[in-house]
Amino acid sequence: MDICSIAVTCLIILNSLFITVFSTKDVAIDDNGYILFCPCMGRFGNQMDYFLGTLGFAKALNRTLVLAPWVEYRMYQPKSIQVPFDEYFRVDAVARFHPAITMETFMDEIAPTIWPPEKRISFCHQKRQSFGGKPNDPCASKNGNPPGPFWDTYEIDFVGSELHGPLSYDVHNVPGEAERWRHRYPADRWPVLAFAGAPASYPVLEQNAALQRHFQWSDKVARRAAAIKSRLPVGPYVGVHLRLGSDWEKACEHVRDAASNMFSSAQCLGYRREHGKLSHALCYPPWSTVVRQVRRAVKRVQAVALYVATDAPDRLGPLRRALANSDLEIVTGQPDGSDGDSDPHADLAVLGRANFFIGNCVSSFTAVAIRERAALGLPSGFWTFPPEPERRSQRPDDEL
Ligand code: GFB
Repeated sequence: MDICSIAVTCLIILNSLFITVFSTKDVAIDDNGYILFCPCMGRFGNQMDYFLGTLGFAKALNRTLVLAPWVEYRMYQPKSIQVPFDEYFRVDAVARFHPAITMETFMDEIAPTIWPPEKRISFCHQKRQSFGGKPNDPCASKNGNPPGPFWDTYEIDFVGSELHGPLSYDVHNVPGEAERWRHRYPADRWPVLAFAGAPASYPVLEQNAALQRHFQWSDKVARRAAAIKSRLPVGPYVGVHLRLGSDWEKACEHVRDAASNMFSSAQCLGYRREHGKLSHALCYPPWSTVVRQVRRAVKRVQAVALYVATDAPDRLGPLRRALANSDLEIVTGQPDGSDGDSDPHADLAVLGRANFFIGNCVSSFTAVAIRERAALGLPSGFWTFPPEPERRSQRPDDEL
C-alpha cells in the first residue's frame, strides 16, 4: 500500500469514528442514553409539573433529557399543536443543570444514528386501559389526541411496547429505584427510553418543585413581557392571578372533601396538608377577600400599579369597581384593554417579577409564578390563605 492509500484509509477510519461519536451537526451522542416523553395531559401548568418531574427523573438516571414540545389546543382545531420547547424557555439554562436537547435536535441529529424506526419502543408502567391499550399495543402510545398528533409531528411510530412496572418514576422516595432503572435498562442496550406519558407525577413531587429555577423564559417571551411592562407606570407593582373561567368555577364546585389536596393546593396547604384545609374560597375566592388582600399588598410595597393576569377578563368588573376611586392603575395582558385572551407565558413572566404576587393556591398556573418567585427570593401570597377569622358583617360582593 502506498503512502497515499494509507492516508486515505486513515481518513475513512477517522471519519467513521467521528460519525459514531458525533452526529451530522456535531451534537455529541450521550453514551448514558436519552429520555423522551409526551407531556400528554393538561395545559401549561400541568405540563410544567411534568417537565419538572421528568427533569428530576432524567437527572437521577443520568440520561440526557429530550425536551418535548409543549402540547397546545386551539379552538376549532381537532388536533393538538406541538410548540417547540425553546419557543417559551431557554434550552441552555436547563442544560447548565443537566444535559438536555430539544426534540427537534434529537430527531434531526441523534435519532438517525441511535434510534432508527425499527428500534422505536414505547414505555409505559402497565397496560394503558383508558388509552385503549390492546395486547399487541399495550402502551397505546399513539391512541387519541394529543398522543397521536404529538408523535406524528416527528414522524414517530412505535414497533413495540415495554411495560416497565413495577419500576416507578419516584426516584426520590423509593430507595434504590434509580439504580434499578439503570440495571434493568442499561444505556448500551436501551439508549432511548421513550415514555408514552411523562415519567413524572402531577402535582409535581415536593423534591422537584425547586427545579423551576432552571426554566428561564426565552428571549421571545421576555420581549413580550417587557412590552406589557412598558404599559405599567414606573414604580412598584402588585401582580395577581385570578383564575375565574367557567371551567374553574365548575372544578371548584367539587371542593367538598377538605381532607384532600386538589390540583396544586399543596403549594400552600403542604403536601400532607400540614398548613391548612382545602375550601371553596381557596379555589374560588370571594371578591371581598380579593379586594382586601390587593389593598393590603399595594400598601405593603407602595405599589403604583396592579397587574391582573386572568383567564376571564370579562369577569373583572367587581375588582375594577372596588378600586375605581384609588390612584392605582390596573393593567391586564390585553393591550387594548379588551376581553380577549392574553398571552399566558408573558402573563407569567410579568407576575414572576412583581414586587408582590397573590395567586390561586389550587391552580397549577399560579404555581409556575410561585416557584419562579421562590427561586428569586420574591414574596408571594395566596387568596384566602391563611384563612382569616370570620368577620361579623361582610359586605356582599356586588357592594364592594
Ligand atoms: O395551566 P393550567 O393547567 O392551570 O390550565 P390550572 C389553565 C390554562 O388556562 C392555562 C389559561 O394553561 C392558560 O392557558 N389561563 C389560566 C390563563 N390563567 C390564565 C391567566 O392568568 N392568563 C392567561 N393568559 N391564561 C386546571 C388544570 O388549570 O384547570 C386542570 O390544571 C383542570 O387539569 C382544571 O383542567 C379545570 O391548574 O389553573
